[in-house]
Amino acid sequence: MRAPRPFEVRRFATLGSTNSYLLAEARHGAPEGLVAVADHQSAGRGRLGRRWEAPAGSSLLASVLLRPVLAPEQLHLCTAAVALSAVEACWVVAGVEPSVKWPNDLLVADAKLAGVLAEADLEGPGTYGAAPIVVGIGINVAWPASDHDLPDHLVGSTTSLQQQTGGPVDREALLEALLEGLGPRVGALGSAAGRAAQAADLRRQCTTLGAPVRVELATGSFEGTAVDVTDEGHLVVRTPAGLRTVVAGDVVHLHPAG
Ligand code: BT5
Repeated sequence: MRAPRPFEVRRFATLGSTNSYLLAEARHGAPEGLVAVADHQSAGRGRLGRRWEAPAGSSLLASVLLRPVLAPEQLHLCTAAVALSAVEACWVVAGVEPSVKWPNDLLVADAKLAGVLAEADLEGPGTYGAAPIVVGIGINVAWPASDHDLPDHLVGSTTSLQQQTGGPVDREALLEALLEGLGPRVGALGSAAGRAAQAADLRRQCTTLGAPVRVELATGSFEGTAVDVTDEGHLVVRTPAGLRTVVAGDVVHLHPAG
């Protein structure tokens, strides 16, 4: 197993996006383990050009630079490593145990507590295998305090640690716990046994498994039942036409009628 690198944390009052900052640093050769944390992002990003909303000081907004020796089809395990470390941190620090909605959400019941955005720069400096991957996470800590705080499009689908616990949660302690869990998880990505263990953790925590789902791909959508997560972290969906493995896509949990 590869020894996890110690993390170097850089803190900012405001950044455009912690992911964008680290991608730029990576292009200049920054090492694995560099972490960027911002109180506020002026251009926080979700996947596919979507926005990540977080009032200043309300959330843990952090990204980590990884340079894992992984094949491209295994890269989803980097998202899983951060998501699972965040689940553990929420549990240890706030007593809240989110589930993971494949591919990148942390949910409490059906409400989104956190989102993960992984971006690889496969043409970045370094030979293949050391190519940079930046994995960012936004965890709602003090916002929303209640649904009144939310813009219309997030009402009913968004929650925070404070809303769950009814009291303040320390962002610094959350970051510390997240990085403590992430070190060994990044180290484990270097071996087949470590990757299998991580996939097993993801299966255990993944609320998508067993759910009727609609999978939305760039090329169209299909429905089925999510039945497995592969050792690469991909979602396996049973459809009337047989099993389909989803490497990347949006998943909507369909609730059975009634
Ligand atoms: C995500 O995208 O969930 C990934 C979010 C990653 C954010 C972190 S913050 C640190 C780092 N730096 C960045 O610039 N980004 C990362 P996606 O699955 O595409 O979900 C985005 C959707 O979630 C939006 O379109 C909204 O509907 C919803 N959303 C936006 N802000 C939210 C929030 N604070 N809580 C819950 N849902 C939110």
